[in-house]
Amino acid sequence: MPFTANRHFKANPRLFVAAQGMHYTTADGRRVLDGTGGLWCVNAGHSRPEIAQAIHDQVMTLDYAPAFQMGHPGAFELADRLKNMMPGDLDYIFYGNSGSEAVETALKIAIAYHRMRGEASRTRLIGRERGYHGVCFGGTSVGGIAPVRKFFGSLLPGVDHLPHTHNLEQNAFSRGQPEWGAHLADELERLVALHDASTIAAVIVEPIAGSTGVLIPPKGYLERLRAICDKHGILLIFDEVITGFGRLGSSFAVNYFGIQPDLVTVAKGITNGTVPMGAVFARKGIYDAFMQGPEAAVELFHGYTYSGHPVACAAALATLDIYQKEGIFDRAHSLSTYWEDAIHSLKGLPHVIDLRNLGLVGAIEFEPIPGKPGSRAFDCFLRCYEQGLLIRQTGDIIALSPPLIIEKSHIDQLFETLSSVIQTL
Ligand code: PXG
Repeated sequence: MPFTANRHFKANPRLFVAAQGMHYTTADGRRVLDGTGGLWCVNAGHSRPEIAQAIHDQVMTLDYAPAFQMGHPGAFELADRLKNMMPGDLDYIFYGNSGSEAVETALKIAIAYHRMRGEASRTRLIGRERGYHGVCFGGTSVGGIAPVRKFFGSLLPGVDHLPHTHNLEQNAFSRGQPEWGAHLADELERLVALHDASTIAAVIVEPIAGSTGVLIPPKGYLERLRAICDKHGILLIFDEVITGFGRLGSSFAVNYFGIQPDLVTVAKGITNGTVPMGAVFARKGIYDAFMQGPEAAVELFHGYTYSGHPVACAAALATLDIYQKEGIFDRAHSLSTYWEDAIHSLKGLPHVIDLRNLGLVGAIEFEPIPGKPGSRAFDCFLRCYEQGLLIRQTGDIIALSPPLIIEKSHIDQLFETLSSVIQTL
């Protein structure tokens, strides 16, 4: 099982057999409120008939089309829809099947782009401590989670990391973006001085680090990263696998923060979690750099059997229709203040050393039990599940990312359950 305590789980399994709207149903027939949107992916709520119908119709019409040297209309229609949601000239889309594949694709495009422009020495990739970019070798290498890295050898060469931005002394209990920490972006200048800009292809960051416990970027931090990348000709990649598709109350973190990266990775909410799909957005200048040489020659030596899979495209188009028709992103935006107040109402409960939030994302950080890191939050996760609430635990942090169709009454229930469980920890 992925990222799971296998023996613990198998001794005491937690199985979902159905899902509808905001709720899962367990194998023993209990309803569980989904505080995590599956795994940050079910933004429009569970088991939407419109998406099911689109998937069914697609399988019955065109189940699969080869992705190499062939195409189908859905992939192009979806690319048009996606680019219209994304600001600036991030107008070109490359499809894969997951966030991990989107990340590999973006890293490879970044290196190849510099090569196409005659700067083949720009191969170095810069990630960030506590970053998560999926589980392939590239993503693991630029990622910054020690337990995820240490088992797998030396990973990719030529990778360095920025410091993470999490600092409870300065920023505990911040509402929204913390005030302190923009200067941490200046560490990129140090890495440039150390390695020389001519060796650096790209910097990849999550606008909000999700998996490692919801680390909200300090005010001004992302802006500074963009400025330093510009100064040195380094591509900036936003990994929007969790922030994409409304999580912050706008289509993407790109809109939310008003910063223009060069490449953007997405997955998860693109199909509302129904069919695996990932994608990379590239700016026009990047696409153009590849469109050289003989017209009948392949320009990018990269792709997957299931790039732009017709069924995934149909699911994505139906998902985007729902997002649009129901104004799901605006809804997330208008609920974000209620959400913020609700999460910060947990202040003062035992063991709670931080509460943080942005859009419809939240985190609760606990003081670790000495010698047993992670066990307090894992206990919280187990007890919440027993009480009918699904949350996500990482280290001693609880991450919350409910479907964006959440109602105020669900928010109340979610935090009432959490509050009563925390008092038993
Ligand atoms: N980038 C980011 C920023 C992610 O959050 C990936 C890449 C990889 O995506 P795939 O589709 O290959 O898993 C992710 C995935 C959690 C959790 O509970 C987060 C992810 C996956 C599973 C659990 O925080 N993020």
